Amino acid sequence: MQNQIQAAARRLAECRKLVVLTGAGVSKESGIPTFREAQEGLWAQYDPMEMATQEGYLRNPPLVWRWYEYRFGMVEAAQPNPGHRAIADLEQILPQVTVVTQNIDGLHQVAGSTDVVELHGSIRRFKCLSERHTGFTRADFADQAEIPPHCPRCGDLLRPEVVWFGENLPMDALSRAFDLAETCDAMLVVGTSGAVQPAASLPFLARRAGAVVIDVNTERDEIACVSHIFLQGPGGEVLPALVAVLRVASRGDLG
Ligand code: BJW
Repeated sequence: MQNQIQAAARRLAECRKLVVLTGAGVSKESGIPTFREAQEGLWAQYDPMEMATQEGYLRNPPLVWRWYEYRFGMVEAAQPNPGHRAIADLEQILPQVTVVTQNIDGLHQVAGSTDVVELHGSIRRFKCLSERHTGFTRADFADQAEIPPHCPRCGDLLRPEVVWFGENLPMDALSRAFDLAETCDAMLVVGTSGAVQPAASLPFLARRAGAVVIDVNTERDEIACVSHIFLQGPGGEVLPALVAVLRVASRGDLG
């Protein structure tokens, strides 16, 4: 493993434009569950078609709203882990680092990453069903007792500003992510199963465009097949080790 970390660090040391693509696995060590892991993943307990589609929400708005309240409680209580912090530290070493995340928890920003593209939205923001009014925070409906609350501007039902199945990703975030994938020198992929499109296509695009792809995951998932280097282990352990070696490599001391 140490050899692979050194190989990855050597490749990253030459990199001028790095994209870090993250998924639920990067937040697992902060106590936030992943989706597809057997037994402990959210989808082992909850039906994604009921909890993460607009149709499911309309069938039972209080149920879905309460599920997001429960998950928001976990996010509020969570702290960035050493993996998030190592990713933020990359900005001190490399000239350009952008985090493209599928996560809705905001932990990269809390850890100090300054350029974060949120592909699947944020659990901290809300919009009305018609999407005419967006960007609400909890303070905007704190005076409403009803569950779910209604849009303060049009009275429509509110919903979390996250991307459910069958919905388009935010245009700005998606076009930036595609552009970055096609122009980066390296993509560091952390903690995603690569099961959900279009995010899962980004490492393939990056590799086709000539970037080195490095995958950090506890399991050999879809992305491992496209990666040049696979670093197996938890992000909270692998990433600090990688960043420590990269600091040395970027000074040219690694040979
Ligand atoms: C660790 C670790 C540790 C554990 N350290 N690693 C093309 C082909 C087929 C289908 C489609 C297609 N294009 C679109 C689709 C449909 C659909 C899709 O992809 N379906 C597939 C499931 C088949 N995609 C969409 O609907 C998307 N919209 C879209 O494409 O619009 C255009 C369109 C519309 C209509 C028709 C066609 C096109 C939207 C996708 C929205 C996904 N939303 C969710 C919920 C967000 C809100 C919420 O959180 O509540 O996003 S689903 C869920 O999956 C969440 C995640 O962001 C996403 C990805 O999951 P992720 O992050 O990879 O987590 P896991 O659990 O899968 O993996 C965790 C990994 O971590 C594992 O590998 C572990 O081993 C690892 N790990 N501990 C490092 N410590």
